[in-house]
Amino acid sequence: MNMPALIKRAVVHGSAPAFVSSEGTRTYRDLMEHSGRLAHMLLGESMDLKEARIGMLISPGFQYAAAQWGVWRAGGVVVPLCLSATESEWEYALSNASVSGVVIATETLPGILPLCQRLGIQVFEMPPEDASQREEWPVIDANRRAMMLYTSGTTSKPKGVVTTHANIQAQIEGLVKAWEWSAEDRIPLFLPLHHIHGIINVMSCALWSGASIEPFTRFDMAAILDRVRADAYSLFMAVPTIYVKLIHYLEGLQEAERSLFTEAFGRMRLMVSGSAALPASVHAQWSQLTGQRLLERYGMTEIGMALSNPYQGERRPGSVGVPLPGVRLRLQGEAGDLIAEENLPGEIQVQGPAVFSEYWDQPELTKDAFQDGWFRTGDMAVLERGYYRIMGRLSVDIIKSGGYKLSALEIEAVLLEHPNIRECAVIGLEDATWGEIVAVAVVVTEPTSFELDSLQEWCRQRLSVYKTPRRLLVLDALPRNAMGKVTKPAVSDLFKR
Ligand code: MCA
Ligand code: AMP
Repeated sequence: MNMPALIKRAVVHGSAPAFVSSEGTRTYRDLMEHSGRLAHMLLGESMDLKEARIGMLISPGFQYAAAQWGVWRAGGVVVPLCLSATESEWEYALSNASVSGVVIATETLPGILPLCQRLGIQVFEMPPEDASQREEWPVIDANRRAMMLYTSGTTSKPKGVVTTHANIQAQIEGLVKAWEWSAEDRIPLFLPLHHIHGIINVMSCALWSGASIEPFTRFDMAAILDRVRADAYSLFMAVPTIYVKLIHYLEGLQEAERSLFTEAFGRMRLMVSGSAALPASVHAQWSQLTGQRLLERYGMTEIGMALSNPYQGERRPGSVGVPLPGVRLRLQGEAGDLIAEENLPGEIQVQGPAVFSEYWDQPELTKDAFQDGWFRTGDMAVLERGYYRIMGRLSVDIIKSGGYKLSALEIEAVLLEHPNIRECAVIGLEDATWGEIVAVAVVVTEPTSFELDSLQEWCRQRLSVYKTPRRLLVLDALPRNAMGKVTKPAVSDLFKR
């Protein structure tokens, strides 16, 4: 049986519960059976999908994992789609990846069916329990492509980050070791499954370890807190925005009720924050409320997790700790010099088996992303008393909002299609809940009234909710430097006035 390492392990975990929800318990054996049936259906007469790209539009849960494994066992590459994306965002990903089929769940079918029909893409639903299986399976070498995730960056359109089975295995193994995952662990899964925080850090690490997952279709605070209070979880992983929202909610409760939740959080063995900077003040508030010292870590779609505060040892607020097992990391100064001392800032560059193989169909961008075999993250950091601290990003065009990475350029390109926008500049404004919020300064073509509400309404058809502008300034002209280039720091200043 030459299958991806993650799936091989399912055989060992057998009848252990993999997914637990109000709809029942699904075991590792169920995952093998369901994924096998889907793989058989996807393969049809073929012996191997040979890295055909297969889209997935399924909520977090058993069906998602079974579909992912089914595509892998058939030799395909999974392209998970964002559940809340607009049709044009789906169309971009499906076309860019040349997706040949999409696996959907019954509830997501109506949203995407017309698009798939228009693009001539086959749609698959998970096969019924009595569907047939097959005996012979393709051989899945670890170096074959496994997954493609769309990430926003310094290009206006998102790039498809391709990882192999070996990359994924390395990403999982580093975390399982560092955070001491075990089959006893129980974790809620409420993060979206088109990014690695949910896919790798939560779902795949749990399945690798034989742990059990309780899925939620979204961050449903009331339902999750109910289960926290019942001591349902040993582990919890979330973005900083979620901790901020939890703090607001818990602080609004009467002491007696609050302590039922805070004490339960305090009993978990580990709570992790990542995907965006966790303010030291939030770290302190969470510790005061629950007694838990959040473990902050740093990662990126292209490299998996790279830095982490230790599981055992000091978890320092405002720092992201030290390289995870298997990660080689260096800092490069502005002048191209390698930084050998503490307290000097530089760009984080990373090497190791977890680093992605390519941006899909973008050999030039892939080449530019590496320097002498080191992946250039575009994030600045400094080493202080043995721990790395993230200082910010090299590009002002990258915004992190609610843990999502957004490209200012992508949003600008869409906004410029608005009939009344002549020019615009999108920036990220600091925000206590979301980390950053999207703000846009526009110059209009017609001096009629131009309101944020109607702009948001217009955006709803074109951009995911988290890319929608939250602040608007209408200007006579955008601030520019002597070369005529828009200066985004000056745009930020205008918002702060
Ligand atoms: C939604 N709203 C926002 C934003 N998003 N407002 C400002 N900025 C935003 N970004 C508004 C909506 O319009 C709505 O307003 C209200 O907030 C509630 O929206 P909803 O979507 O229901 O919010 P939520 O369900 O509470 O979602 C918040 C969330 C979600 C749970 C934090 O954004 C989330 O799941 N983020 C995680 C993303 C993630 O997994 N990133 C990892 C990427 P109204 O009420 O007025 O309608 S991987 C990565 O980054 C690397 C590898 C790493 O290191 O992990
Ligand atoms: P993504 O492209 O969605 O994978 O986002 C990766 C980016 O998130 C990184 O390049 C960082 O800019 C940011 N990031 C992730 N974790 C942290 C963290 N703990 N502190 C600050 N920034 C982070």
